[in-house]
Formats: sequence, structure tokens, C-alpha cells
Amino acid sequence: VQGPVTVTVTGAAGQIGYALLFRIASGHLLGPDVPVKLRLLEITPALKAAEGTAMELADCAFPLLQSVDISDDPRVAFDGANVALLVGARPRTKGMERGDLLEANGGIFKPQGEAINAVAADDIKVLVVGNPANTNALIAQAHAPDVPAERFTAMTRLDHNRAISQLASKLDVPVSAIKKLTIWGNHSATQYPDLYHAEVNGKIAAEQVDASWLKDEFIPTVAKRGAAIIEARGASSAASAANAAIDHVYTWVNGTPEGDWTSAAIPSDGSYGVPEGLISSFPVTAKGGKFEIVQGLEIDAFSRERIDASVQELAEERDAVRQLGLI
Ligand code: NAX
Repeated sequence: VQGPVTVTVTGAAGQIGYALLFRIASGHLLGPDVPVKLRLLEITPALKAAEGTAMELADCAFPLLQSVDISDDPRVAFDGANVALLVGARPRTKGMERGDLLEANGGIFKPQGEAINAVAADDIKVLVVGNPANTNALIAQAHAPDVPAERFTAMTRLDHNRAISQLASKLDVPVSAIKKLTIWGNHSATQYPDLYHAEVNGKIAAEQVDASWLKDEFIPTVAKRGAAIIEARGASSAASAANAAIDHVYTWVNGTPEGDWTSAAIPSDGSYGVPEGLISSFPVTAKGGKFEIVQGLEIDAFSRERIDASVQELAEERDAVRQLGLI
């Protein structure tokens, strides 16, 4: 029997937080036998709302949930954390330039990185969900020099799951028939969902769809799905984002199945021409609590162009935060 795992969730009173916490507490993040201690980090004005969520968590009487603590101080909230889900971020508001957005998020992810460095457990694993997720992860990582760089990751699992679902629906197959899908690059509109290595019942997906569907429908539908959800729901993706965060961490801790891989934004080691250090999405396997980039895939000209465009955007974001002194 494993001891309790301390999980810190930032932005805990937000809509993703509300969809996420109950699933963590019921054992979906780590497994059905792993007790959990929750730490919720919120900004001061949202502490009361976080208390309300904590009351509801108590009312679920989850057998695995050992404690819930709430704080507005990162040094308290990340103390002893084994897993950190960085969900709270500063959204882009009207008239905000990219520089303003990056700077505002620097004000959040720099102190959080410092606190993780100072007080988190030695085995801390960090998933950044709050946008711009890849670059926010880079900022946090830059301020946690004592934590191995590969422990900082950003979420493209929602894009991955969206792509699987779109493909399954197009080919009228169950989602379980689809393997080896990859999201490359940034969690943004430039992301590249790759069907040239994905398999449907063991056959290459790109060979089973029209080239025009792949290029003109599939890729933009996946990339713009977030906007379509906002249009329909009147609010951004919450339960599906929480579900993807659960999937990301569960896979990281418990491994990928044989014969399959997943997508996660992790620090590049230079693979596939992605500059070392950029936190970019790759095809990854997980084993023994570590992600590894799938090696040796052939990249055709169509894919190369799209991967390069998204990676270029990541490099520009990195340069912008560097100029702002955030990394
Ligand atoms: P909400 O606005 O509902 O909640 C955000 C919460 O974060 C708020 O309660 C706020 O008080 C809190 N917060 C702000 N600054 C904080 C700080 N310094 N410390 C702790 N908490 C802080 O947003 P929600 O819909 O939950 O989305 C959260 C983030 O996820 C956004 O940045 C959003 O863009 C991002 N998303 C990322 C996705 C991905 O695939 N990577 C998809 C879904 C989502 O859009």
C-alpha cells in the first residue's frame, strides 16, 4: 500500500479546478489505491470560493482523500507537493498585447516556480494547463533550477484527445481503434495533429482519409476546437480540459500501453529539429515515471513545414519572455 500523494492545484476555484478536484479525490489521477492530500492555491479574493469547493469535497466522503488545505501563498501550497497542476493563469483580455499577456503570466509562474524549487517534494512532477501553457511552463522551470528540467511539462493532451475523437468520428470507428496519434508543437492554433504516424486498426490514418479533409478540415477543426466550445457553451472547455490533465498525469505516473504513445509538451532534447530546451509537444511514451520522446519517425515535407511553424512560434514566445527578463 502506497503512502499518500500530495497534489497541489492552482486556480482551484476556477471552472477547470471544479471539474478536476473531484476526479483527483476519487482516485482517477494516480490510481484507485493511492490516497491523496489536496492543496489548493488561489488568489486571495477567490479563497472563499475555494472553501466552498473544499466543503463539497468533504461532502463526497471520498475514501482516498486524506486532507484538503487552501492557501493564497505558493510557499504553503507547494510544500511537500509530489504533483502540481498549474491551472490558474491570467487570460488575455480585450486590448491586451502578447507582451502584456506574457508579463502578467510571468508574475504568476515565476513565483510559483520559485516556490516549487524551495518547498516541493524531490519527486515533484509539474503539469502546466494555464495558457500560454508551454511558455508558462518554461517560466516556472527557469525559476526552479534545483528541479530536473524534465519535471516541467505542459498540456497538449486535450488537443490529442480532440484529434482522436474527430478521426474516430470521421472513420466511424471506436476511439480505441486509434493509436499513435501525435500533437506536435505549441498548444495554440499552430499545433500540428499528425495523422501520418497515427494508426487506425493498425493502418496509417492519413491513408484512410482524403488529403483535403486532413488539411482543410481535420487540422483546423482540432486547432480551433477550443473556440468552437466557447461559441457553443458560452464558456471555455472545462470538464474536457480537466479530463486531459488527469490523463496526462495518470500516463506520466503509470506509463503508456505497449504499442501506443501519447502527446505531451516536454523540454526538447533537440529531437526532430526542435531547439533544445523549448517545451514543445512530441509523441511520447512514459515508463517508470518518465516521459521519453518517440525516436526515429520519418517526417515528410507536409509535416515538417507545420512542425517548424509551431516550433517557430514557441521560439518567439521564449525570446519574448527572455527579453522581458522572465527567464
Ligand atoms: P477560470 O478563470 O475559471 O479559473 C482560473 C482560476 O485561476 C481563477 O479561480 C483565478 O482566481 C485563479 N488564479 C489566477 N491567478 C492565480 C494565481 N496566481 N494563483 C492561483 N490561482 C490563480 O479559468 P479556467 O477555465 O479554469 O481555465 C484555466 C486556464 O486553463 C486558462 O489559462 C485557460 O486558458 C487554460 N486552458 C488550457 C487548456 C489546455 O489545453 N492547455 C484547455 C482549457 C483551458 O482553456
